[in-house]
Amino acid sequence: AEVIPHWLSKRAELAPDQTAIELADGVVYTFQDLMETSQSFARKLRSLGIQKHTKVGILSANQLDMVAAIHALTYLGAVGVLLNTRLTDRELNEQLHDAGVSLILGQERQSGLTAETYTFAAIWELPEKQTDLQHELDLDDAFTIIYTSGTTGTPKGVVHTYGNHWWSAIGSMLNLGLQPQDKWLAVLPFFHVSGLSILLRSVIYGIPVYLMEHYDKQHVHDAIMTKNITIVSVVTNMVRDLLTLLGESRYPDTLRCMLLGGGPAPKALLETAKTKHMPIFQSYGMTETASQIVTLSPADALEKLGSSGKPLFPAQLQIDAPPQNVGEIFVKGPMVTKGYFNREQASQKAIQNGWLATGDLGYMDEDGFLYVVDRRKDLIISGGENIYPTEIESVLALLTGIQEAGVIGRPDEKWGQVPVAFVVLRDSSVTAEAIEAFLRQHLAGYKVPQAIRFLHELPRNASGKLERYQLAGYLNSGG
Ligand code: S0N
Ligand code: AMP
Ligand code: MG
Ligand code: MG
Ligand code: MG
Repeated sequence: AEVIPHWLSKRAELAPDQTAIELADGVVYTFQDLMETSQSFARKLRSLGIQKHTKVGILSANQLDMVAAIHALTYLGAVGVLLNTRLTDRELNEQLHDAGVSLILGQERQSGLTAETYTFAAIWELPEKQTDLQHELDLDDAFTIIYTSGTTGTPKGVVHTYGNHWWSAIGSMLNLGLQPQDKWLAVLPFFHVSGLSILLRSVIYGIPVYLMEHYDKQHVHDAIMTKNITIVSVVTNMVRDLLTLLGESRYPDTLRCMLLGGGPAPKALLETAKTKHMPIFQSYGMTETASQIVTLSPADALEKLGSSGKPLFPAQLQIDAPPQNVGEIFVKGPMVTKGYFNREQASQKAIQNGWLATGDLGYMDEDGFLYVVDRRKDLIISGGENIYPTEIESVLALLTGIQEAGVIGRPDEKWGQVPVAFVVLRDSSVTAEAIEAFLRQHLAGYKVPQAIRFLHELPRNASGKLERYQLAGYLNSGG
């Protein structure tokens, strides 16, 4: 197998005094600092018995300790299971159980969780254990697992190898280029590959990350205005927020790229951004591709507005249809996952001869530019978070007063889309408020339907299958 020097040690060797992490309060960590901190953290983790291949949960907002924890895992060869902080205990426990996680690092909950949690502060209290740390990375070794769901709504863990992340970072750079002054603003969560990939690019390229713990649109805006940010990764609703704050002014020319991904972007929004000189790079990617795999450059943006661009250098793209017709999007490349954790069958179904069947629909124009026209069946994307109707429907089915339920997405000014539930009651005394309260206990806030509508029956086809698209007809009828 292909082996490279440990990437953080290598970076610290090449550029020890270069800034690795810049915090909003002005504190700066160099690559030497980051390496030493991460190695120390690794030795402390070793004293808990963490070995090569141990699955370690990480549950945290973006913060320096989380960065150290992620790099510490690489020194031990442990696998990080990155957990979405918005999820409820029930949702997290599904993932912990599936991945076989018995230890979580990060935020403590009044819980509920089936794995033991150590806060970062608790780890720092531990003694360092004298131990061999990895000084090389095997590109075929698993490094991270991030959960995402197929059309069934059952979460599956996408396994990323070091090689997947390495090639993703290289592919991004071969498109965006690398400049000595580059500084990447990280406000997207590190528990998504959108945020995580920024950390790894930083180490591989030797550029600083400007780290933000929480999304606050004014803080993001101010940072872009005053902190010499050159690249920022964003989702669609952030572009909308920033346009509002920008008003009649414009961002400094040092901002050379706003990498936009995670879901569709309305053409009107992209046009407005264009008139405001926002250097938007629209992209297409997913957890399975370890971030963007198709990206549009601003050079093409005017002519190809609405396109997600061309596949990055080490990637290929195919549409399962005649030229210029809409079909399923297939992608292949060294950044594409080799499969889902412990899901042999699902993995073989999704990935054949290296080609990943994305479930998304799109077409390529005569110049080879990708246009994504529809996404994985029934998938709702709200503010860059995925929501599967079946997951909400199955929680609704737990309520005895509900006979059946169907969930669809409704267009939303702020989030792009939000879920709406259609419910057939068995017990007519059940209220929308009671249903919502129940859902909140079981589902992350962004998954809780913004409206609950009552129907006498749900539209079904001859074989009894729910026809969600027919529910859309009820959206504006007030029914
Ligand atoms: C947009 C974000 C930041 C909003 O969160 P915010 O404002 O911090 O919310 P809170 O203050 O915590 O909560 C306030 C209320 O808002 C609700 N809420 C929060 N988020 C959402 C949401 N997404 N939809 C609907 N509601 C939401 C809360 O629930 C709360 O309400 P109550 O109290 O009623 O519960 C946040 O959502 C966010 O971080 N979104 C982005 C997530 C993301 O990164 N997605 C991308 C995933 N995709 C990938 O990783 C692959 C693609 C990729 O790599 C990529 C993507 C983008 C850019 C670049 C790349 C790349 O290729 O590098
Ligand atoms: P996730 O794995 O959570 O990042 O979700 C990835 C999904 O987001 C993809 O499978 C698409 O359905 C959707 N998506 C990503 N990029 C785009 C895009 N440029 N246009 C439309 N949908 C997108
Ligand atoms: Mg996902
Ligand atoms: Mg907030
Ligand atoms: Mg969210």
